[in-house]
Amino acid sequence: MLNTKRNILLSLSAFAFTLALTSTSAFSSEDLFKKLDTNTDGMISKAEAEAHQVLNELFDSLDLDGDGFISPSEFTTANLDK
Ligand SMILES: [Ca+2]
Repeated sequence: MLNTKRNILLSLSAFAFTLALTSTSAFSSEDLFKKLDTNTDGMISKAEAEAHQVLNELFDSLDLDGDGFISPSEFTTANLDK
């Protein structure tokens, strides 16, 4: 479990870095979420996740309640649980 979480964090960090390349501001999970929520409905759907290879691979791990969407709280939990 710990190893899985660590792998997720490492993947997310790498993923955040690739997105941050286009931004001059420091990375935050809130900013990253907004970039990923392309239709701005407040949730990251499977379709939105599929646009990013790393996120697509992590989707099931991040979707803690299994409803098919990543909520802001699920996304923040994954980022802050170090
Ligand atoms: Ca969305």
